[in-house]
Amino acid sequence: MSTNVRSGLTTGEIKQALVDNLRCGIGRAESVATKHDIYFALSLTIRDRVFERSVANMEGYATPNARGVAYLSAEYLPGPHLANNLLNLGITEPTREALRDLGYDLDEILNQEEEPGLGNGGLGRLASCYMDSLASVEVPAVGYGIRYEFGIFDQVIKDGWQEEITDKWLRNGNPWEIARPEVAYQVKFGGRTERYADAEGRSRVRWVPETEVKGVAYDTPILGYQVATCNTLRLWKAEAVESFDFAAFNHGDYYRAVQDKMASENITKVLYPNDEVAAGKELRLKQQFFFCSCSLQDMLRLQGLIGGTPGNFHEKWAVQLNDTHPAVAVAELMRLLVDEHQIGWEDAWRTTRATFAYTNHTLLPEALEKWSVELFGKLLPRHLEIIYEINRRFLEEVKASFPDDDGRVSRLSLIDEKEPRSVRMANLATVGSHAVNGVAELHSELLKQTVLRDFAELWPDKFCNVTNGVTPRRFVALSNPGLAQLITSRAGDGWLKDLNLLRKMEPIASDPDFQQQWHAVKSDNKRRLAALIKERTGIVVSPDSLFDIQVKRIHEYKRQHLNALHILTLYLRLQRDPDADIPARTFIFGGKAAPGYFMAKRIIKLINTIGSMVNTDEAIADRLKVVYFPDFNVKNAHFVYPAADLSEQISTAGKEASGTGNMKFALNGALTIGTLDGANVEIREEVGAENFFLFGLTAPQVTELKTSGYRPRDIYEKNEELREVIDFISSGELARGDAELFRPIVENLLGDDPYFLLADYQPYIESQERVSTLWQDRQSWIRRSILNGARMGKFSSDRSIRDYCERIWNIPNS
Ligand code: NBG
Repeated sequence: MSTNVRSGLTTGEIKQALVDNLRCGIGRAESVATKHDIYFALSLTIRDRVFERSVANMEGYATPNARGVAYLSAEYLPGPHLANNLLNLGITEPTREALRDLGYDLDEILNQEEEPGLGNGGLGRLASCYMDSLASVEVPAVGYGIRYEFGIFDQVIKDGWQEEITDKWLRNGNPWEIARPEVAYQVKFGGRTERYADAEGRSRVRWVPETEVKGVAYDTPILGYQVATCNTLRLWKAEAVESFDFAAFNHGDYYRAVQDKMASENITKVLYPNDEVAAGKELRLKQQFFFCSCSLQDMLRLQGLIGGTPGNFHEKWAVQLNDTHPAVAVAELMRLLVDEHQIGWEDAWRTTRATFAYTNHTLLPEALEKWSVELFGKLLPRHLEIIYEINRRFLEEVKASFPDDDGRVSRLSLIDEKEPRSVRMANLATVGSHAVNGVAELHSELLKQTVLRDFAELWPDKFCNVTNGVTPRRFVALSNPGLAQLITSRAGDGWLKDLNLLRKMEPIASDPDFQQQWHAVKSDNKRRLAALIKERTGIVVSPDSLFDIQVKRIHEYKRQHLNALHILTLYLRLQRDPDADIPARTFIFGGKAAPGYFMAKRIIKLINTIGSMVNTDEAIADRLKVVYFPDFNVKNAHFVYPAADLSEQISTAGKEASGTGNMKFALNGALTIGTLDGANVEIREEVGAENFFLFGLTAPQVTELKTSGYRPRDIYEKNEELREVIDFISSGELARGDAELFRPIVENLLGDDPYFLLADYQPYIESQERVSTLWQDRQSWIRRSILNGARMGKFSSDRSIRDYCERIWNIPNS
């Protein structure tokens, strides 16, 4: 038998390759190897096997006719790669054996991996689910983004407050990326523009920049699930342009040259840790332009390699803008086509529009990106001119269709004329794209009625919906192996490729044997999470209690504090009546707050303060527990979603564009308590209204209440239990007499309560009572849990990608 050390998939071959890589790849003797060394050598071993497929794939990809996808995203949250690659190659078990032979445990080795935290939350994780699905449904694609040296901060909880620690994810090296110094592009900034006549006497524009930086490609292979397709995640790192400051250096201004070098490298230093808030910082705009410019130059080069011409760019590339972060790409492609490739404006514009499509991910006003015209013009003078020209032509068209409607013209304009004047990135993205989509049915409708209303009236056919999805490979197979095995035993092994096959479990939802097995898997997962909670927080929780979980970024619209009001309600009830019929519950929270978000940080402190009180109260100890799980990230998420009984999806209706955590929970058999918001609406439709705990105002009701005059204080005055809870917080009793600590939260709720917590309080409490009642009927609960899992097929990101292929990219996909 011939063995192949670089591509073989048997236990023996993997073991041999691992030992070779340990010695020759990283120069370590087996006798002194640490677990991290083994992790690194194993990763190199698996990487060989992945790259072999990636190279084969690129050869196939260089066919002129195939249209490929370029996904432009400022954020990615891939999670650990090793286990995912083992799964996709189908060699988890042989690898486990190879390691066992060498005296190691696979799970311990997998745990060595540091995850790339190159995103804030849902938006970045969605981009990674889509990369997984693009490869798995075999669509050729490149994910373009930024290689931040420091990703999202690590969260520690000290004295109940969040503290932020810089994320040094690259400190021990990264076996999954390959630097490609030969794939590098110059990116210009600042300076001025000049008009000149070209050889044929035509008037042209040239950009004379003040500085230039270099973007270098770092590639990570993204293999599909049990297919030969392997795509690339190509992230750009900023470096100084060699000898750009040579002149300064020669003139003895060495320190200035060094400073400029550092300034260049700063561009990709750190991820902005704000979720749903536009930071408006100069460096952020530099990041955005930097990665868009590198990516488009790269696409033009790749297209040239297969004999394409810039004018046919759109035939080779479908470019998806993940929110407005890469919207400046519209102006950059125009500049490249018109200024650098001498294509006429109209042809260039047709090409540009046929290339781009834009996904909107939020309606929150504070998240809508606007750049002051002054800053924009200082950094990107040529792009500002191009945007003005796009706008001039666009508004002429508008005026022709809507004469005498100045209001409409000024709302549609790419420029907000209110001082200080600014560039509206959502308008730029919409005008420069042939398709615009929201991320859940409700969100896509609201998008047309609110933020992009005038555009929807102008171009109704441009708008569509693609409901988000999540990858079942990571969020079931990898994180819930027990469940995966059980599903396979009952529904066969096709479900990871066709998630609708989960329906095969529907007819056995009432089968006592199956219920018992389902319950056993859940209990195991709860024990696993309980152990981790003990390790990370010292808190002991009972796996027999109801695990009620809310994990997501901390934001007022997501209403973690409504959940806190429920906990206090139960606590006060138990104080009044120790025999009250309240089944044991463990409340688990997780999520990061933006470092500058005052209210969010105070909500974390509130939850932890409630926790300290509840968890140490002898009389309550076995009834209620409150846990703040620190540093929620993809790695921790693997333990959290599979262990949930109840999923909290309680945002103010109309505010959560989709949510994707809601999908991960339900797919793992949690029941949802939630509002009619984002994808909750569609989840409820799929799993059945009787298997979902619905409460609260609908989006139209929220709007109506706002316009008719909402008075939260009236609700407080009329609802005795609510009043007790709020008064308890105000009294300072929670915080050892400190009545000031939570005053901002209380004043906010009684003052204008912008997210309608008080309006939804009573319905929420009542819905939670229905949860408690059902929980005590174990068989019914398990049956509903099974039905949730069985009916979540729609929410596979494979389905989302097929929708994009069909509705937006015009790429055939079976
Ligand atoms: C977020 C929404 C979520 C949605 C994800 C992915 C931003 C700007 N938006 O509801 O808040 O699930 O995007 O679409 O981060």
